[in-house]
Parts: sequence; structure tokens; C-alpha cells
Amino acid sequence: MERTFLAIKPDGVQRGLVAEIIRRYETKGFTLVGMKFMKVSRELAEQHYDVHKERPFFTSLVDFITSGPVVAMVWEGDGVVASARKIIGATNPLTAEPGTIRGDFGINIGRNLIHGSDALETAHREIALWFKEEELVSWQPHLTPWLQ
Ligand code: 3AN
Repeated sequence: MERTFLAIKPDGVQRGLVAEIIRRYETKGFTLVGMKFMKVSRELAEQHYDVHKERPFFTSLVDFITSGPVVAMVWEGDGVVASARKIIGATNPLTAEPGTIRGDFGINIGRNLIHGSDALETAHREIALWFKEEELVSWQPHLTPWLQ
């Protein structure tokens, strides 16, 4: 079953949007298989954003993600990688569609509330980077027939 990595960034936590963001994935029908509330080390942040290390905003990206607690999560479900990104919306909250997390709650590209893996391969890499195997819980939700 497909899995993706999502992280509610320090601005999402500070603004009290944790429950609102989790609700969107729960009510969509995806399954939560891992979650932790944590302060991100610089080392983890630099590894996570490795693809952006040549970009001018790399240092501010690392500064920001390490500036306060985040909620790191793994969600499971058919097509969850692409669907989770749709629910997040475009990188720039000013152009993200209303109805998406960034479109509904954000205005700043550097403070865009949530990270989501951008492809299946990235999801594998990010899940392995943020979670130990034993921190992930495989379980079968008792889905109503309407969601199967
Ligand atoms: P996304 O989070 O939508 O996958 P990426 O992977 O292109 O976006 O960028 C990673 C993060 O880098 C973004 N979430 C955003 O916080 C930051 N970022 C991207 N582009 C810019 C930019 N032009 N200026 C400042 N920060 C940026």
C-alpha cells in the first residue's frame, strides 16, 4: 500500500492548525500509520532539504523548519502521494487554490504550513529519514462499505 510523508511545519503548529490539517486527511479516508511531535535538528533538516542546498533560500528553509516543533506523519492509502499534494495545494499560498490547505490558510511562500513528499521515490526516502521502522504502525481501519 502506498505511503507518503507529511510534516506540519512550525507555522502550522504555532497557528493552531494541527487538528484542522489532520482532519482533512482523516476525513478523505487515508490511514495514519505514524506520527510524532518533535523539534527538528539542523542535521535532519539539511538532509531533508538536500535537493534545495544550492537554492538561495536553503539557509532560511533550514532555519525555519528547525525554529519550533513540527508534526511529522506517515499516511497510507491508494494514490496517497499525489492526492496528499493536491490537498496541500501549490507551493506559493497566494496562488494555491481555495479549498487546499495552503490556499485556505497561507499567504507566505516561506511559511506554507505543511510539507508533503512530491513523488513515490521521495516518499520512501523521507519516511526512512524521519521514522524508524518500529515507529510505523500497520493496521486495518474498519472502513464502512462506502469507503472501500
Ligand atoms: P513544496 O513544499 O510545494 O514541495 P518545494 O519542494 O519546491 O515546494 O520547496 C520546498 C520548500 O522551500 C517550500 N515548501 C517553501 O517553504 C520553500 N520555498 C520554495 N520556493 C521558495 C522561494 N522562492 N522562496 C522561499 N522559499 C521557498
